[in-house]
Amino acid sequence: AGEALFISDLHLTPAQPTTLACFQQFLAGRARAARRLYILGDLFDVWIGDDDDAPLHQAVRQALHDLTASGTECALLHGNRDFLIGRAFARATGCRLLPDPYRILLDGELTLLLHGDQLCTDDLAYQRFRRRVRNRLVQQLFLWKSLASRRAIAAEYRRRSALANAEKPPIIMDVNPQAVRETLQRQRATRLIHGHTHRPANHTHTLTDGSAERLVLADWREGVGELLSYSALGWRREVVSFQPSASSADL
Ligand code: OKV
Ligand code: MN
Repeated sequence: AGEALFISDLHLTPAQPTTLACFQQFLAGRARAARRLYILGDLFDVWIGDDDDAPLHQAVRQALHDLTASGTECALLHGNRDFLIGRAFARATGCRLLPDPYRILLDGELTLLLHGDQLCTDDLAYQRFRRRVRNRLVQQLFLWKSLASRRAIAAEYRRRSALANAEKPPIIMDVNPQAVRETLQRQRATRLIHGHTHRPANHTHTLTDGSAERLVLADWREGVGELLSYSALGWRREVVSFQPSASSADL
């Protein structure tokens, strides 16, 4: 039924133009060979509302729109950073916003797609932040503010978060294995695909009956990314890297 691609954690930001260029090249090239592209959260490093018309956002909107117009379906999950992506963005790009977690049947197995931050249950400070900002009313109040005040509030959150994370032992920022097993069992899934931790690997988890596999996606940085593909050939991980084209600027 056609190839499916999975990517996550591009953390697109104006501070990393090569990663944006890499993503644009990927959407205009490799992604078009696939039936469907799944983006499992944190496409953007910051998202303060669909009405933000920064050049980066316009460029991504356009590139995703061109992909879906070419016939590749694109499905998007919220990450811990871009959880405010809304229906206006989905409409403009032709992407489908999926609930997190989302269950698909792949290869005869129930496969759970999620961003991954909800599995990091040992990071209590983060889970508190998550409960606050995932509240509908809190989000409404935030979105009612001007873009300028939202930018200022977001900058303050990021400043404080960077300070807090510098103090956290790396292990609490990984998934909790018990949370993984509970999520798989509750959803009756035998496969889990997620990002967020930036620790790409394939894991096997033992459940009360049988076992499940957990495929962790890599983050993208400095013009290099990674994708996971599922096709008739099976599962593959592929490097995605930005290829600068020869241009007059190089002569
Ligand atoms: C996203 C994270 C900053 C982590 C704030 C309500 C509230 C939304 C927001 C502000 C921050 C997103 C939207 C951003 C994620 C950080 C720092 C840490 C760990 C409110 C709704 F509460 F102020 F009313 N935010 N931004 N962090 O800059 O993109 O995920 S953000
Ligand atoms: Mn994340």
